[in-house]
Amino acid sequence: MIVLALDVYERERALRIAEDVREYISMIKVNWPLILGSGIGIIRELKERTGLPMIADLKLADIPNTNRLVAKKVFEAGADYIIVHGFVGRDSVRAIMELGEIIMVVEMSHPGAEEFIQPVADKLIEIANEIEPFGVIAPGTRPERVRYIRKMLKKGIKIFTPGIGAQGGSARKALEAGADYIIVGRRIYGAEDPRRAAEELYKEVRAWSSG
Ligand code: FNU
Repeated sequence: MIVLALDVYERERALRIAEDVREYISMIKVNWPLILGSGIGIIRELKERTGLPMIADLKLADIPNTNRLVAKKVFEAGADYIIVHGFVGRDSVRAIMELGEIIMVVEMSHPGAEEFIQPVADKLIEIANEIEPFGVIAPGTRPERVRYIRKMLKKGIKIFTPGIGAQGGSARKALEAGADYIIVGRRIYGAEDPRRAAEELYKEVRAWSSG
C-alpha cells in the first residue's frame, strides 16, 4: 500500500496532485513544507477532497505538555495519525497517544540515521512493543533493517517505510522485508505525470503482492 508524501508548498498543486493520484494511494502524508506553505487547513481540505486518511508528519519531539498542546490542534485539524519521535521518551509519546493514533519513528531513512538513531533502534522497538502505536517508521533504504524491525516488533504494529524512489530505496525490497506501507514523495509528485507515476508504482506493488 502506498502513502503519498505530499511535500509541495502550494495549496492548488497539492490538491491537484492528490486528486490525480487518489485511486492509487491509501493515505496522504503532509509534512512541514505543505503546512507552512498552505496552512494547517490543508489537512481537512485534502481529506474532504480525497476521502483518504491523513498523516501529519511533524516528528514531534518535545516534553509531554508541549507534544500534547501541538497534537491537540493537529488532530482537531483532521489528522488521523501523527508521526512522533520516540527518542524523547515514552512519556512524551504517550501524551500524544492519549489524543489519537500515532506512528513512531524507530529508524530513519537518511544516511545520518546511522549516527544516532540506528544504535538505539532496539530501545525504540522496545518502547513501541510496550505502548503499541498504530505504526512505526523503518528505513526503506535499508531492507535488512526493515526485516530486523519486523522480526522484533509485536505483530499488528504496522511498518511504514519512507526512502523509496528518490532516496534510493526499492519498493519491492521494502515490502518483501515486511513493510505494510511504502511512503513515496518525489517519485510521484516530482514526476512529469504524477498520475502515471502513481499508477505504475501501484501496478508494480499489486503484481508483487499477488505473486
Ligand atoms: P521522498 N521521511 C523520510 N525518512 O524520508 N518521515 C524518514 O526516516 C522519516 C520520514 C519523510 O524522499 C520525508 O520527510 F521518518 O521524496 C518526506 O516527507 O520520497 C518523505 O518521508 C520522503 O519523501
